[in-house]
Amino acid sequence: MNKIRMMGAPTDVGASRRGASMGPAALRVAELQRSLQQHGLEVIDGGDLGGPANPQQPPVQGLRHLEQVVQWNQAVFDAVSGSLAEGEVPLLMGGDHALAVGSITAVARHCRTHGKDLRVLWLDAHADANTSQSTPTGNIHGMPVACLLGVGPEALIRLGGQTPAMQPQQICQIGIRSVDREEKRHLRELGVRVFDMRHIDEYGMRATMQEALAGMGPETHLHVSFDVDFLDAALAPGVGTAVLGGPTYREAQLCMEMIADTGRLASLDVMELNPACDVRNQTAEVVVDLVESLFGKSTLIR
Ligand code: Z70
Ligand code: MN
Ligand code: MN
Ligand code: MN
Repeated sequence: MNKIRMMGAPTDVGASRRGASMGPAALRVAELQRSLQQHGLEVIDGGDLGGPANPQQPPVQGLRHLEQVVQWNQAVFDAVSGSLAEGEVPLLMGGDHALAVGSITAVARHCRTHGKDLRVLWLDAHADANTSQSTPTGNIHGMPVACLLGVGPEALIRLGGQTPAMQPQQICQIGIRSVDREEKRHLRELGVRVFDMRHIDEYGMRATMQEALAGMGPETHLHVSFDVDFLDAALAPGVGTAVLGGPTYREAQLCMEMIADTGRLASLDVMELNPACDVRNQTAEVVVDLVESLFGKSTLIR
């Protein structure tokens, strides 16, 4: 594994609830860096990116804080691009999930210029495929998947110069259980593969991940966008919108271990961790455990 570079994006401008801006600090308190280093990984903490404050304004034409979301995403795009150019594995610590637009746009452009085959795993309770027309809230963290597939405000869909940043066949969603009515139609129209909780209940996490990870090769760059609300609400209360019925600790561990086994993980987002909703930083500690597995902790004992 190449050198991992942690970078914090302490903002909640794309979210409804405040507090995801403290996500990077909570991951540092839970000793993310040392936990990974313990397994022989080279990890540096590049500190936090900067951006505008949260103005707490209402939506304008279906979009809340568009200008601030664009500025943060530009900072994330630049930082992730720079890290990839150095041959590192960027680990973005959110921050709300709207910032996955900047992160994944940078990864997609890197893949295009380096002849890599991009695959994105989107671990989330939500589909994040709304548009300014369909959103019930105006919160842009409910829109990054649509933006990455070319549907959204110009400033967000063209961060990397080219739109769409990626193709629907390149993304696969896991753990989905809270989707708005129109969002469902978008997902179908866009052609995104969705392994929702119903699929995980019926076939199990193992079969689900085998299907989701199929067809990867030596040229695959695997990006994981991990929204912490993917996890069951009982396990991970420290998120802005905890949703019941998500993966248990064991299911989430297996999910991460199977990703690690591919050996293709090359970039990661850890998003929506909200210490203001947490109990004694337990969610951050669970996330650190899971990220250790994602980077291959369990392979050491097999
Ligand atoms: C709803 C919306 C959302 C969190 C994404 C929720 C979106 N679909 N919430 N991540 N935590 O407002 O678009
Ligand atoms: Mn999300
Ligand atoms: Mn979510
Ligand atoms: Mn540990």
